[in-house]
Parts: sequence; C-alpha cells; structure tokens
Amino acid sequence: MRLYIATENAGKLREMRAIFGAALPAVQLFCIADLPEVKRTAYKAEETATTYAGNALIKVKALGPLVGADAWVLGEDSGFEVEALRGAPGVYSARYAENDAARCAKILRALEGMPGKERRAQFVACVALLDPGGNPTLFFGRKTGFVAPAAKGGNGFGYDSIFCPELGGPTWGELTGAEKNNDSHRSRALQSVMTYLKSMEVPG
Ligand code: ITT
Repeated sequence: MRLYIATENAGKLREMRAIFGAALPAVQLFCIADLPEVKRTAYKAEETATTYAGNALIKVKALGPLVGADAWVLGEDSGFEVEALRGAPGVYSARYAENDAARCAKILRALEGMPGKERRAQFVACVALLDPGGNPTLFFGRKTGFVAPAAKGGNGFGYDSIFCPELGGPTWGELTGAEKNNDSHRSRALQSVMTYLKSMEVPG
C-alpha cells in the first residue's frame, strides 16, 4: 500500500519513518516532498481547529486530493501539556514562541523554582488516517513525565530537551531516536494505526 505523510515537521517525519519502517515493511511511505512541485506547493494546512483531532483532520483533508486515488494519507497533530500551566502550550505548542529553544526557555522560566514532583507534563498525539475513499479514522497516544530543571541533550526536536519520562532521569534530548521511539506518544498512536492496517489486510 502507498501511504503519504502530511507533515512539514522533519523531526516528526523521521520518527514516523523509523516506527513504520521497522514494523510494516510492506507499506511504501511518501511525504510532501515526494509530490510534483505543483502539488507540493498546493499543500496548505491552516491549523485553525482548537483540538488535536480537528487539526489532524485538516492536515489529511488538505493532502488527500493531492495524492493518487489508491493512496492512504496520515496526518498528526501533537502537543506538550504542562500541568502547572493548565495544559499549555497544548494544541498551540508549535506556536508558543518563535523557535524550539525559545519555546523550551519560556516553559523553564514559567516553572522556575518549582520542585520536580510538581513539574508534571505530557506529550499528546492524535493521528488521522484517511483511506483512499476519503474516510478518516483517529488514533491517540500520550506519554506522561516531567519538565526537567534545565534543557539537556541535542537529540530530537521541539520540547525533547526539557522532557523527562522519569523524574530525575535523562531527557528525550539525551536519548537516541530509537530509545525515544520505543515508547513515545507518537509511537503509541502509530502502534494502533499499524494494528488497524494489519486488521484491514490492505494488500502490500
Ligand atoms: P505539521 O503540522 O506539519 O505536522 P508541526 O510542527 O506544526 O508540523 P504540530 O502542529 O502538531 O506540528 O505541532 C506540534 C508541536 O508540538 C511540535 O512543533 C513540537 O513543538 C511539539 N512536539 C510534538 N511532538 C513532539 C515530540 O515528540 N518531541 C518534542 N516536541 C514535540
């Protein structure tokens, strides 16, 4: 089967390829960059929804008409939720400040002096899968943990350098991609997608 991934985030794409590639070798993965230029530039997904599901659906519905009639489309909306900030930045995670470093610094500043146990946070991912007939199905994954006392590690992307799954343990920025993918919000949601695809017995 042919599956297009509707993301412009290189970090997400890398992780999705690694997770799918290992478990479902029969799935041929494509991304927006694989489209002819006229279609590539036509892809516009304005994230105007106030929920992860709403934005994930906007992404797959924007890409669906640009891929072949036999192709499936997968899009994902995700976010980082800090309990002490009443769930912020959440669905607005990509727009919380101008770049990844500034976004992490803003959270660390807001939590300055707060003891470790009170720094609870989670990543949430909602994946929308569009079948070739245009019917969407939604899948969710989340991973709980803590905001680190300071940013650590240069691996991954986004908020990885300030997220510790275990209190006092390494941040995702300090783990390898394979270690993070072993148990992340994204890999949890994608495991459900892969179980679903296997159950559909979609021909390779
Ligand atoms: P696309 O919409 O093109 O997929 P995006 O980066 O805009 O790319 P989102 O709107 O879903 O994606 O924003 C999610 C943001 O949440 C992302 O930009 C990161 O800042 C953060 N995020 C999500 N998953 C993450 C992860 O695994 N590690 C670190 N940060 C993550």
